[in-house]
Amino acid sequence: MVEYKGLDGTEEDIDPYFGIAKLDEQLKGIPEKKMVLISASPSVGNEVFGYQIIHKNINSGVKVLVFLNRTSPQSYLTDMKDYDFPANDNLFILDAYSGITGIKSNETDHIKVIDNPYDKEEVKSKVLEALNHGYGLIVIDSFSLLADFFDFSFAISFMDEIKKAVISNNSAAVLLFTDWGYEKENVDKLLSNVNSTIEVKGIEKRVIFGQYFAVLKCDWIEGTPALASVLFKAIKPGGIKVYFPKILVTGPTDAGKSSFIHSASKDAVSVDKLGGTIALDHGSVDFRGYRADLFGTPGQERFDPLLKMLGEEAIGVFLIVDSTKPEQFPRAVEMLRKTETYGLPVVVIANKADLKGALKSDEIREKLHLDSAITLISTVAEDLSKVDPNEPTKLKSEGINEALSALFKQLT
Ligand SMILES: Nc1nc2c(ncn2[C@@H]2O[C@H](COP(=O)(O)OP(=O)(O)OP(=O)(O)O)[C@@H](O)[C@H]2O)c(=O)[nH]1
Ligand SMILES: [Mg+2]
Repeated sequence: MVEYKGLDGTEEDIDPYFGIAKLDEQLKGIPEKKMVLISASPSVGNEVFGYQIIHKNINSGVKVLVFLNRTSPQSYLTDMKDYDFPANDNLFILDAYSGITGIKSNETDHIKVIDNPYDKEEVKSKVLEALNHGYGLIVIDSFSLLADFFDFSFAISFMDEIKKAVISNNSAAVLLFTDWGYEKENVDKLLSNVNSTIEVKGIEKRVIFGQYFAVLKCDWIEGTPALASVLFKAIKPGGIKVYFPKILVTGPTDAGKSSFIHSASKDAVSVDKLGGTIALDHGSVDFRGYRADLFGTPGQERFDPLLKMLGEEAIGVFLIVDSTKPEQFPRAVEMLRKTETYGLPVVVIANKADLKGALKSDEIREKLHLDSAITLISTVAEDLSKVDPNEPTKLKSEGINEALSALFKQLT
């Protein structure tokens, strides 16, 4: 069972969830009787939001009905699986697609087919009838296609009926919508009809180099501050992750930068020579619904010209020091200065706390002249007997998680 966890790792009991970091933290899931619109611009896909919400809920025991009119159940399920979201018995599909293509679709206990998807009345009655079967959540994929297929006013009136059914059945609904440039009046009507709107957009500069979501409205969290743009990545497998494109990891020679990056990520690469990093380290971290790219600097002074370059566009910093080497602390502060990352959130990691002579946190804070607002986390090797003087070592996950959680909290 997949449990939703906040950044600090505590499980929260809210159903249904989005299963998406940041959204669940801010909106506390999707309460009963509520309707959420996921509104995407044409340049970005919104289907993965649907997959992820479905996945999260069918795994926590919520019965989910998905209305499909832009793809076949088979390819929908295959695509979900590619994101590592396999279906289970809690997922039910209403297929309004196969009838358009003329491809025969086999009905099963979990897939019902709308024979003539061109027939408004059949579509409507099949959906409304299905809604009375105790689903906790219904996903409409896609609402814009319904509007294209029939017309916008039909889609709106249909939505009103879905809303009534959702309210009387104590379920919740998610509508996936792509704004293909419909009349403003229609879109406004749609937006005013739903309880929450999440906008999904691309950052476009000739090519799309990033995607973000933002909460435009939400009527169940009092005075919801509209959630500012949150950068995300849709990762296969894994789904929607809130994304931090660049976090810098710096600190003196041998402090444990490479060890930290390798321990925090599954796919780290280092450009090392005789155990020391000579160009950079890179690793992608997946942590509690977040994805971050870590960039590690070398520690030796001869590489200092690289520090500024590596610091560019970073949004947060891990400064790593060796707890047994206070003589290196001035160097640590100097490196931080050379990365020119002033004002960014910093978490200090006091590594090698397992070694004899390691200073206590308080002493380290004092010697580094750390502001009390800056978090300091101790980390240790997982297995002291396995520490190789020429290789990064694996650090205990406890410290790693604490450090990631502390920095990510400051970044969101
Ligand atoms: N005992 C102990 N050894 C550690 C710990 N972390 C790292 N080491 C060892 O310390 C040495 C340096 O670690 P690295 O992770 O390569 O350090 P670095 O900061 O990347 O070093 P440079 O790239 O040369 O600047 C390696 O031999 C590691 O195995 C720790 O927490 N405890
Ligand atoms: Mg290194």
